[in-house]
Amino acid sequence: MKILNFTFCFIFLFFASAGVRANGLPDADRDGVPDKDELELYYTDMNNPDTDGDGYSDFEEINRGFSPHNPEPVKLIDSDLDEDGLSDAWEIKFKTNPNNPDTDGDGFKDGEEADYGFDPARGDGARLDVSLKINLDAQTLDYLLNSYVWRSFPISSGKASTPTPTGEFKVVNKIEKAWSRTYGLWMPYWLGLNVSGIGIHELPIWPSGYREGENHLGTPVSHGCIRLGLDAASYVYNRIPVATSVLIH
Ligand SMILES: [Ca+2]
Ligand SMILES: [Ca+2]
Ligand SMILES: [Ca+2]
Ligand SMILES: [Ca+2]
Repeated sequence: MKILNFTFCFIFLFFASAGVRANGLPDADRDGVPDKDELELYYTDMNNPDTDGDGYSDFEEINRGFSPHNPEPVKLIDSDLDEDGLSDAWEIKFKTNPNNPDTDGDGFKDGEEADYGFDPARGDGARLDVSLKINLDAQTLDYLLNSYVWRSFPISSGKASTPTPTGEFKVVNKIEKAWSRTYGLWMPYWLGLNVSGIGIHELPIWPSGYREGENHLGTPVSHGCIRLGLDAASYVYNRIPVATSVLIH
């Protein structure tokens, strides 16, 4: 009997120690996803290798881009379990809980916070790393959160004779309805950059009321500024504070 007990203990210890996997980190259910990541990143059951019981392990699902929380074959990017405006794929990027619409409990939904550049995992008003990236070849402006592209908009940058400068800049001022003395037109939702006279703004309006057409977007026709469409310009203006980095390439 004593020998049997000893054997049992030995087997138990063997399997307990075999629980240490996943690149040497503790992995209680031995599914290849470390306990720490199950608790803090994927919010899966660290004691169940198949959290949603669909026959595919958490490891397998996460690595193939599927939700380990949904027994249906739904991709992480198409799943928003807690309906907070942040897909399960983005919840992983921001380390928020895909089953809790307000991870930090500050009264604002995860998706709403992220959209305005606030860290949805931290309730102390902490900001995400917000920046803009402008691609002159593609004629796009990307709004980045922690270096991930959150939103992308078509632009119209400077034409060949008045090209938009490239390099790393910063937003230095914001004017809701800026007036260009040089060209005699309004430039709504102006975000000025630290390079002479260059800014990001809405499609300009002439004093006559004529508005440059949306059909300019995607084509470089400006005097050097970066023009955005009607909804895009106010969206970006309302989310970008002074001192935000702007990379133009
Ligand atoms: Ca695990
Ligand atoms: Ca599963
Ligand atoms: Ca969500
Ligand atoms: Ca929140």
